[in-house]
Amino acid sequence: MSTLSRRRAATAGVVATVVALGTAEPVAVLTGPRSAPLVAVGGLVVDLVPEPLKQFAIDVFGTYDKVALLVGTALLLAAFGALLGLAAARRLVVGLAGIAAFTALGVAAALTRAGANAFDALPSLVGGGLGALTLRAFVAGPLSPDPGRRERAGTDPAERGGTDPAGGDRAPRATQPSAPPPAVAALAREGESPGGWEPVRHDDDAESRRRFLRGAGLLTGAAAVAGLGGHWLAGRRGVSAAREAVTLPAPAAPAPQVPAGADLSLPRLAPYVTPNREFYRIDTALVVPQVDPATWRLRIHGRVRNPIELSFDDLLARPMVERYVTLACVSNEVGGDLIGNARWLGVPIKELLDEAGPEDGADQVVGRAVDGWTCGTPTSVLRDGRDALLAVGMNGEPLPIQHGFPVRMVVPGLYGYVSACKWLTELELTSFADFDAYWVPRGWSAQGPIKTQSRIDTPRPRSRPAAGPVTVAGVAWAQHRGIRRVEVRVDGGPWQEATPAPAVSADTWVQWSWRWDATPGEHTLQVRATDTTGETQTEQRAPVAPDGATGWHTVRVTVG
Ligand SMILES: Nc1nc2c(c(=O)[nH]1)N[C@H]1C(S)=C(S)[C@@H](COP(=O)(O)O)O[C@H]1N2
Ligand SMILES: [Mo]
Repeated sequence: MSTLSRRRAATAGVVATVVALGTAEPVAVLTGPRSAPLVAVGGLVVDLVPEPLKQFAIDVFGTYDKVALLVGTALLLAAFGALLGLAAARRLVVGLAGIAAFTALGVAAALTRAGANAFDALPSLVGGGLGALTLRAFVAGPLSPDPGRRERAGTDPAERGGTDPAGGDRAPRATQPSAPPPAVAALAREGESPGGWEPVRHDDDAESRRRFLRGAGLLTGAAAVAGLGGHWLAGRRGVSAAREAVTLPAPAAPAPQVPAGADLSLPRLAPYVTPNREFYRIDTALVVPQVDPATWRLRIHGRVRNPIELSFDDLLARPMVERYVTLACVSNEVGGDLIGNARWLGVPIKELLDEAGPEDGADQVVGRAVDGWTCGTPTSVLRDGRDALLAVGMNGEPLPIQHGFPVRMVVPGLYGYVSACKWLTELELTSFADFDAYWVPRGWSAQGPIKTQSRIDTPRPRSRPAAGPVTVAGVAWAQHRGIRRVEVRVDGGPWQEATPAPAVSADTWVQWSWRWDATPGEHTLQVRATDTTGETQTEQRAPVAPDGATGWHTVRVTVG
């Protein structure tokens, strides 16, 4: 009894998808934004897509990669919805079964996320149910081109035909109450596709067309409003107020003064201290985890003699240390900006580990976030005396929510993926042999010491400085070892010593500058740094995976 044209069938499937995804959002206001099917399935995609594809997405979309992923997932689901609409027009049960399968996917995605509970199934179930009703309304209900006919067919069991186990959603053609006149039948046959699509006279009927468009338009509009409104509301139910209510304690050990001259304050040169708003953000979280400090607990457990559990107030009551530490991402390309320097306030991790008493052989501390993300840090690094912190403050404020509120790890000298767990809830003592943290099975090294690197910030690539004296400047970093020397060369000529600015400690980057007497024409500028162990950056280009990029940052300019 297919009475839908293919175009209408596909449209109905898309509308059903929009209804399903849209109506799930207001439900997720109650159950949390990560339980919404789009975000839950998107999160699953983040965890499952192969690494090169993810890197490609980050390269192409940059920090918009998450928006791109959500939009892409929605478009993909809508495409599947169109197929389900086509299937439903032939056999409603097939379309409904498809919606059930996608509902199950949404439920599975929501329930398998870290910290999920049974209620997280609700948004997908509600959305899936309403999506199914929508599809049914178009194919066999009030919005179908011939709603009356179905009722007629339905009232007489004899007319329903016995061939369809699903109960007559597709009555055999022969039993249709009114056979089309021969001319129409011929026309219809002509329009038949190899797939056996039944053409539809009713579609051309202006009344049916109006009803279809009105139904599709209204449902899409209502679902879009529900979806965007729900998404917005869910976002507002965050912890900003709780964050603003936090009063940070004064540090028992304040950060050293930033030495005069550490910041050269040049245009386009990254400032020595990165403002929170400009600080790079990298994580796998599609919606920023909202962790209430009132219920937050940190468990230090696993292979320890004395497991510890701390509340946020317990943590704030401990003596606080304040330190400048430069954080860097292993995915930072040569010349990239996934690096930033901040003043962190927190509790030394070493003290907490000493109290917990790691067992011999527990050589890895796994930091675990509320969203299930993990990083693995060598126990020895956390106990060797460096300023590894459980940070609660960043540049004088409570941690921004995006940067891990209420508590994150900060470890000088290690890339973020092995050390800088945001939204931290657990430190588990284990061994590297026994546990692989999040990025390790995805092809990244279990050990992630930061490689010595340097960057030219000014002049910009392809810029056109005037001939004469030009200040070449940038940053260089070798956290926890410190920078000994920065050198610049022009057009492959001899290396010339640049002047590193003073820094607070070996745990931060340094700015550097060099005066260039620029002559007209095209020129290539390169920089390399040497750390205090005497090791100079290699020219050898290495990709970011598995353990950080190498190579010299190279900038081409045209002096005019
Ligand atoms: N919970 C959680 N913490 C995380 C990550 C993550 O995906 N989830 N990413 C890590 C990575 S790869 C980096 S580089 C740093 C970045 O910290 P930022 O976003 O505050 O700059 O956070 C780390 N902590
Ligand atoms: Mo990272």
